[in-house]
Amino acid sequence: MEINFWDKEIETIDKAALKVLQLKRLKETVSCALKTQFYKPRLKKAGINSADDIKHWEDYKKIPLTTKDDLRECYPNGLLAVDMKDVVRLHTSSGTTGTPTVIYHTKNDINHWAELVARSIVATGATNEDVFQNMMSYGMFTGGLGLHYGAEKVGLTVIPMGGGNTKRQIQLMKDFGSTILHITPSYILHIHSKLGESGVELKDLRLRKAYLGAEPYSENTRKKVEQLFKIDVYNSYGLSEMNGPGVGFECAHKCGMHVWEDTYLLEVIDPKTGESLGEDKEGEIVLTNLTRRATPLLRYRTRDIAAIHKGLCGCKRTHRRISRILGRTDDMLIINGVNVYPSQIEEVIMRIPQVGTNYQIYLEKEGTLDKLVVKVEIYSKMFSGNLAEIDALKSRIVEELRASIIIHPAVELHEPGSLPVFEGKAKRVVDNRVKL
Ligand code: DLL
Repeated sequence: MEINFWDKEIETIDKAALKVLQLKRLKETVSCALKTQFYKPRLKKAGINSADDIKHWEDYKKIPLTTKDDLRECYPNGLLAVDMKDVVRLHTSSGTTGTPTVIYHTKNDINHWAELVARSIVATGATNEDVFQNMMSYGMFTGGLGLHYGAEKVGLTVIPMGGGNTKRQIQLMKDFGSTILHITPSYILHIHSKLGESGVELKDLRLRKAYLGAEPYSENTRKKVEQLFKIDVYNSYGLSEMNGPGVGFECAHKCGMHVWEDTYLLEVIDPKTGESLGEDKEGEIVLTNLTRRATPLLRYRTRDIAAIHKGLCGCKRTHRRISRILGRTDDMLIINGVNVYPSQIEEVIMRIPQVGTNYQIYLEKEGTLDKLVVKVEIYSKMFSGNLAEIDALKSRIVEELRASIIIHPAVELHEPGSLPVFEGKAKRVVDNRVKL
């Protein structure tokens, strides 16, 4: 396997040199954080009055954790560390679930972000011969702009289409021979289901790769997309608080996402106790952005659950890898007392060959008990078969789900195209149990 690098020196930096660089950058970041309304009193209270109070790695643990609620409290400028004239861009969250959050960027911040994206996509084998169709939304959502500048830096031909308008997306894929898509897992499955009616066949396309992220998906969904399109799928992780995409990305080996540790200090903690966990242990990812100057963020609790992989990747990059995101501390469902992550349900249904490209999870109250209903689209040819086959398929899905999540679900089988479609992040769970 050919291994390509964008910045070989930093991507293969030895562990000791990486530690030195991280500590230097951590001090710079603390110094910058002390300029913000939010961190100044917080850090002082923790005994950190200047960057010199961070002398060794042990001092790092003195820095308190930062949460999403802290970020909300800081809106709009409690975390701004530079003069507004040095800010070239800001991204806010939608605020649909409360006060919005905002992240500011200087010109260097944006440039460094693009460098990280350039490293990431080159690690998958992207070159200036690729045609990159960016189907992530542009605008406040960081998916579109986030990959855009890195892709241009590497010299790919970028089609800045953004999300939605499936017919046109397919047409562009064909007309310009797109080789790489950047897209959510739910949307790429939808695109596949629409190829037929657009009169476009796989042989008309030059697709080689897709970067999938922005929402959780299972290994079985990756396999499904790879088989349906005959392409390689790479997992891409990021969050707007840490710029956006480009935090963690799979290389050509596709065995976990390298987190760019010269920029993101990576920890996994026990979400209940806050205690740091070792490698290979599932917990909440905590990140510190070591290079962003406009909005420093120290020990940020992402609420994403994953584990740090042990050992070195075959690509020789020294930056550690994290597993697929297994769920979020806040998307865990408690169904009749049993903890279930939506990703566990997806993992099961996507390994069943007759299952199509869309599903939804419904939760209802039945008396005092919770009822789990899993609605699944299956391929239309199933509906022309006999009833017994459909019944057998339904029982198989119920049984396999029960074996995996312990709960006995109700399963509904639906025709293709009958469940809601999402062009951006999918809303897979509809929880009707609590009516306010
Ligand atoms: O979703 C940034 C992004 C855009 C990442 C495009 C990858 C590709 P936010 O809207 O702030 O930013 O949402 C961040 O999405 O905390 C995770 O819960 C989830 N997420 C992102 N990537 C993945 C992934 C963007 N590969 C939140 N797998 C994060 C699972 C993901 N969940």
